[in-house]
Amino acid sequence: MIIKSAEFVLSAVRQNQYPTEGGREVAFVGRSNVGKSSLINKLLNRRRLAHTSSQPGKTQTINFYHINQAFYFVDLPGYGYAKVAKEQKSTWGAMIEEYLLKRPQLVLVLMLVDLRHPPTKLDVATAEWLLHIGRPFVVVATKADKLSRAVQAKNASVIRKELGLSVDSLIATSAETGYGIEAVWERIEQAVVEGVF
Ligand SMILES: Nc1nc2c(ncn2[C@@H]2O[C@H](COP(=O)(O)OP(=O)(O)OP(=O)(O)O)[C@@H](O)[C@H]2O)c(=O)[nH]1
Ligand SMILES: [Mg+2]
Repeated sequence: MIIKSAEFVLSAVRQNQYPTEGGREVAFVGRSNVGKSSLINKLLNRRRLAHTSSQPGKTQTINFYHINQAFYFVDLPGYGYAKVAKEQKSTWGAMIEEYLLKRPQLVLVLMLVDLRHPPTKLDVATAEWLLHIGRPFVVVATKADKLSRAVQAKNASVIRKELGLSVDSLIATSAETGYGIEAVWERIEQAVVEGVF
């Protein structure tokens, strides 16, 4: 896809703050620090549109980015960050759940996991929950550049098995090298342009 424009529109913490028009939405979900904001930047070829950090917990609101004035990328706060106070954790959970459950414009969820590690309990729970609520999702395994091809393949099969995925529901990527970015775009285009989920 040719990116003619990509702009930050707004940050929301509840439903009545979401944009009221502007097209379909693709959301980025996953544990803190897995690389959601970095993937958004790489997909859009913008270095600093979505804020990234080596400290987990950088994204704390639901951030909407309007692409080509036609559809949105939605960057969600990460889950499972141990240092966040318990109370705040449940607010975050509720905020993310509300969006994922109730947003009619949401056509595809990209669920990110770290290719270097087996899925966490929260990753497994999230995949099960997405399946349960019937949200179409694709798993994107990040940070492939940190592994050899052989280890990438081995880890991808562990992740697939533990999340109960078919072969084409996992895409290995690197926000450093751009590996896998085309394949992610293909899925996004199917969802936002063709309406095939
Ligand atoms: N080597 C490598 N590092 C990556 C990749 N993706 C992200 N990172 C690094 O991982 C760290 C976290 O990335 P973010 O994009 O901020 O992660 P996030 O999922 O948005 O995190 P929260 O906003 O805290 O939920 C940063 O230091 C990134 O540079 C990747 O594909 N390869
Ligand atoms: Mg982030």
